[in-house]
Amino acid sequence: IHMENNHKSDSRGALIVLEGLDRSGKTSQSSRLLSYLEGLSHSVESWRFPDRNTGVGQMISSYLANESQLDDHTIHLLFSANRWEKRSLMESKLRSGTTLIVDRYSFSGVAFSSAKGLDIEWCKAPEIGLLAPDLVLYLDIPPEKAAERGGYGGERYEQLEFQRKVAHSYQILRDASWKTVDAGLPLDDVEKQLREMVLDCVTTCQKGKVLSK
Ligand code: DGP
Ligand code: NA
Ligand code: NA
Repeated sequence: IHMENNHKSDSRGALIVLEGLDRSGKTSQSSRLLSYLEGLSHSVESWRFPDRNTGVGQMISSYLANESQLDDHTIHLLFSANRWEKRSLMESKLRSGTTLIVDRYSFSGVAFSSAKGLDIEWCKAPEIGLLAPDLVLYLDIPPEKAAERGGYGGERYEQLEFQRKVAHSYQILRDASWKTVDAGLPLDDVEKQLREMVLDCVTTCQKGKVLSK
């Protein structure tokens, strides 16, 4: 996805994105990474998409809960709009030196909608112009294993057959810049690997270096 690398400044926060299937452990690892970086006295926040607190986010939430029906293209654009409505705040946080650990981002948008059969290039288009992550961490887990983890919560996409398709879409989207971690390992082991990757990225951004894409 072509995204803007325009949050460069002398010392800035890092935009770190966690991606993966439902139940891959993103949310647990986000909060662990938050505590870790806070413990090192970094300025850091944990964000997630969809952000269900906005008006758009509430529409998304009711769609996910199967309380409303929307055309596949329409919901795709709402998820994207939900990222766009946070863009300027995201940019100002990064510029002011705050690192953001983000649980899902544009890649989820493309992976989930293209898994429904929507054209992948069409899916990418509304993401163009959002801020490019400095680091994408992919929590890799077989769909079958994710499904076994305490069961799914019952939201719209939490079904094994669909998650298999999402996994396939992620394979197509993934490029050499992503860092993949085996999310089937115990939480502590996953965290240990992620800590190293994240600290490296945060340090590089602090020095004002521009990361290669
Ligand atoms: P979560 O709050 O991380 O459990 O995400 C809710 C569900 O929505 C989850 O199944 C993943 C899916 N999802 C997240 N972002 C997007 C998006 O941009 N587009 C679509 N179609 N689905 C998304
Ligand atoms: Na979920
Ligand atoms: Na999650």
